[in-house]
Amino acid sequence: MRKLVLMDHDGGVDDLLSQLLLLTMQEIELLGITVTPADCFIEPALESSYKLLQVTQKEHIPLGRGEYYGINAFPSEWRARPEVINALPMLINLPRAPDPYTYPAAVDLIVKKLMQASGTVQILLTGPCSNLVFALEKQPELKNKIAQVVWMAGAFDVPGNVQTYQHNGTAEWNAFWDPISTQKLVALQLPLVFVPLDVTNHVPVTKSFLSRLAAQLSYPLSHLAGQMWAMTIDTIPSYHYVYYMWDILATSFLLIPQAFTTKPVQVNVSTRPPNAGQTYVDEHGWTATRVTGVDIASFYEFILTQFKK
Ligand code: AGV
Ligand code: CA
Repeated sequence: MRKLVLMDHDGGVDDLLSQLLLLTMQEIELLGITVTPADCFIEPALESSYKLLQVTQKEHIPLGRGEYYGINAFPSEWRARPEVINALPMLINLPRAPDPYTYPAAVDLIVKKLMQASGTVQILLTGPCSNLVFALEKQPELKNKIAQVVWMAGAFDVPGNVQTYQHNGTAEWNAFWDPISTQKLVALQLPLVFVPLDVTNHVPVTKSFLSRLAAQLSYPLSHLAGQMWAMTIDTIPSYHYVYYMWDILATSFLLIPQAFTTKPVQVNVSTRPPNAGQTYVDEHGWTATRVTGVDIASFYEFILTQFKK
């Protein structure tokens, strides 16, 4: 039987690329995709998600609309990127996407899909974790239907990437958007795997990778992915503007876990300034797993191979 997977993403360029990557994986059955309005505005992001289902002929996969808005908003210039994606040449002329308000609420879709699942489900989170936490607050017994949660979030032994008022820079954005839910998720004591900045810092989107991808642009998905990644190449050489394969790395963990190293961690979460959303090692904290390393060459190779499908 194929692995059952639910994905919740938040509409960033790498979230949408992660969705596309997931759609290339024949080894999994994707039960549904929910979108959190964090690193995106919800309407154009749902349109992007639907367009990616169209290009892979998987419109039957249900989408859910996140209705909860977190405590700490993402910068608007990041959130607006799906508008550009929807205008890319391979996406702009596809048959019209449904009205985003006809989709079920994300929390309801997660509850329904977990309830109906014939076995346990792996959950991939590439944005904040609020929708999953609310779903489990609504139906606590569904915890038993979860095989594993893989979450791109957190920063343990490296600085965070939040740079804003009332913050000391120790948190990663997905954990910071809704620090209360972050703490609740950890406290639920599910089999939770963090893919934190400690490891994603090693996989920037480089021009040499994009050049390899461009060399295979006769494959439509490689062409599309190359266009999407090109949007992330900013010219301002500060940490704030380097784009990483954050969510792509977490997504790859589902299919090539053997390329990763992990270790257990006792983790705690701050919910208040000046370090709201900080995930830190604490011997009195909750138990989770953290990804500590990846075989970088086989990771890049894996992505290039998947986008030939
Ligand atoms: O903190 C990483 C998370 C990932 O899920 N997101 C981007 C990825 O989707 C937030 C983020 C941090 N820096 C960013 C981000 C940037 N420069 N642009 C857009 N989003
Ligand atoms: Ca994301």
